Amino acid sequence: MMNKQVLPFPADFMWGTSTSSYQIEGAANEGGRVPSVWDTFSRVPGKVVDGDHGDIACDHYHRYPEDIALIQKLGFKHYRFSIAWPRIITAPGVINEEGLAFYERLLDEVEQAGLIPMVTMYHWDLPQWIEDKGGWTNRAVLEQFREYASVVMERFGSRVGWWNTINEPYCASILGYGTGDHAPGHQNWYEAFTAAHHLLLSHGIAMELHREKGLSSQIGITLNMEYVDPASDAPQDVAAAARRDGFLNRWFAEPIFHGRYPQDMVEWYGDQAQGMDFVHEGDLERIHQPGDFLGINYYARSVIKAASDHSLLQAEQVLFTEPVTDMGWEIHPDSLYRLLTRVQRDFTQGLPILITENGAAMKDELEHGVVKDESRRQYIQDHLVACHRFIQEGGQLHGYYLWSFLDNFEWAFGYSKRFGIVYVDYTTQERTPKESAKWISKVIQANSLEISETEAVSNVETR
Ligand code: PNW
Repeated sequence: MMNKQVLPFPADFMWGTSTSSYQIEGAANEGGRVPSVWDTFSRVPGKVVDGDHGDIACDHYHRYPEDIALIQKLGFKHYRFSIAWPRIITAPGVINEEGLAFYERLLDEVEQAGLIPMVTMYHWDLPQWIEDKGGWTNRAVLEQFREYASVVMERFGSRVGWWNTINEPYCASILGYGTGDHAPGHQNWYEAFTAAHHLLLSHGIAMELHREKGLSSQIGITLNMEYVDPASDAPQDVAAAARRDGFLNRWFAEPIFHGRYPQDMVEWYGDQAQGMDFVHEGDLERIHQPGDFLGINYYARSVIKAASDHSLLQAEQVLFTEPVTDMGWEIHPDSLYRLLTRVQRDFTQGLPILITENGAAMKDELEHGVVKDESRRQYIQDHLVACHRFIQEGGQLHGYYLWSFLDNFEWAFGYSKRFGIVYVDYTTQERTPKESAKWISKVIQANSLEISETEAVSNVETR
């Protein structure tokens, strides 16, 4: 008989699953919604695989009662979703009551299912009318965001247990305005740094509003973070890895937790950041508000080699390291443990951390009503072992939200990548829980992981 090891989680551990508005809602032209930057960007030929867009997506806008019932049935206690800004503020100063009514109905459903909502204010669907005025690069966006955040907090403030201000300011700025991989698809580093600054400031603005309104709910931001390893001990690789960490992790975490941008990176960017002239007096104090928790989205580690091509912003090269998910992202659960340890030491200290996203894209196939996604189950299990180890050592990790509840619109990859624990047939909109979903249900039910000794051992190795 194989020996089993049981890894219990804390009694109040927050088991959740995550989605975002543009990725699942559909109903792009209903309920008074106006276009977002993703509606526009997905129409530009070549930007999204197969020319996919979110017009219908998972049709969650119409099927939310069924979806919430399924989340409940699977045993989750928490549900993280986002509000679509273009459903709420449809033109300067115009509040769309129909949009608010939709989220009211959704929250009713969530509450009736006994689920605790975490609501993300911004998960990348900027109204196109704001982008037309420069979007995140125009400081005027701060006033627009203030109005939007104020409206949703005023309306839902008391019902939302957990507010999440901004999802991944890195992706929204760097991929949106720097590399151009995401909407609005600009390629200008100065714009990217400016956008990042305004996204961070928006977090600060939401924090202030939350306090002014005297809300009792919890509030925090979500950062996507990677653990970065140099490809070798060579000084140039070590330096390149430090830059990658500076670019991806520290550029966002340091202003929030220490009220400053990392000086080494400011110097490295030099002209690209144009003397950081977008930083006004008082801005950093405003950003320097961690709130009640830090949300971390963790998917992979990156292994970095120095590049000879100095035209690259960080003069670095991200190596392709096996094994990988269908995204080509390295599966390295131990780096989640290392990342949590590092983030707690350097940034959060005692503040609660929540994994607001973790999961894997895999090539799933639906056969006779069953989706056998053993590699996803294994991915989730291994990452939960890493979480458990961190908690065991006194780490302040309070919850874990799986990305994602449903297969959905995976941004530049459209519907070609499946992250769900529930399979979506995009023709019939039928939902089928995958084997991983059935497994996680049991884990939540037991509030513990049961793993074989061999699996437990293979998880402790590093690098
Ligand atoms: C996150 N990258 O996005 C998002 O929060 C989700 O909306 C998304 O579906 C999920 O992770 C899976 O991709 C990311 O290129 C997108 O480094 C791209 C990157 C990181 C995170």
